[in-house]
Amino acid sequence: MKLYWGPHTCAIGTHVLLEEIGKPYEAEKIDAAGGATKEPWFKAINPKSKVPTLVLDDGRVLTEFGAIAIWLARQNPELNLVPTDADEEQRALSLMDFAVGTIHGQAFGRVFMPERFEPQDPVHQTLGLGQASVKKQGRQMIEEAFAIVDGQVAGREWAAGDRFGIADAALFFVERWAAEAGVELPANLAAHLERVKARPAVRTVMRIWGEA
Ligand SMILES: N[C@@H](CCC(=O)N[C@@H](CS)C(=O)NCC(=O)O)C(=O)O
Repeated sequence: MKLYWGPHTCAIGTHVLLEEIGKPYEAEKIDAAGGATKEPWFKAINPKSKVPTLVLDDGRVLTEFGAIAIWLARQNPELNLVPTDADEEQRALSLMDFAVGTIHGQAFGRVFMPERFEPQDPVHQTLGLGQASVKKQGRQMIEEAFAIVDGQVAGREWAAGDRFGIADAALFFVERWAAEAGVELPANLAAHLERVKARPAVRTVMRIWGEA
């Protein structure tokens, strides 16, 4: 299988899961920020123009962080990447969905790509007010969301269950964006980020990404 990834993207969470699983895979770096996902060759693979994109050996294409993570977990049940206990599974999926849909999609999206959320009315457009207020709103949303999740991970080593799993991979990619967005990570999330970064699989991925 082959993972398409781009620097600074959420695809690092998928890359970490592949490395944790430890089976053979390829990883191809593309210039996602520079528009590579919009190029015809990539759109032919994933018309959504997004990484992570995981192409299986039989040609099937998997998209969406959460869906890919659950698929990888089901292929490797012995790793318990999704907890087997129903309450812990619910916790893992809830945390992952919040990280992917709200913290990434809504909050960081406003900070990193304000133009996609900018009010389109002429006053904002002419005075250039839109993007600054969108970014400010994004930072507030990140802070509020991090405060909620910080309370949820208090006293736990991993986000759900008793070992590293898909929710940790999702939290990892939003936690590591905090500094870039100028947001301070609350204490429990900062400690969680350090625990994740200390894992051998994560260190390997960070070396591949040129960050270690
Ligand atoms: N809902 C998607 C979001 C993926 C996503 O937003 N990926 C970003 C990088 S973090 C991307 O590929 N952006 C390129 C673009 O929008 O042009 C998922 O969870 O996989």
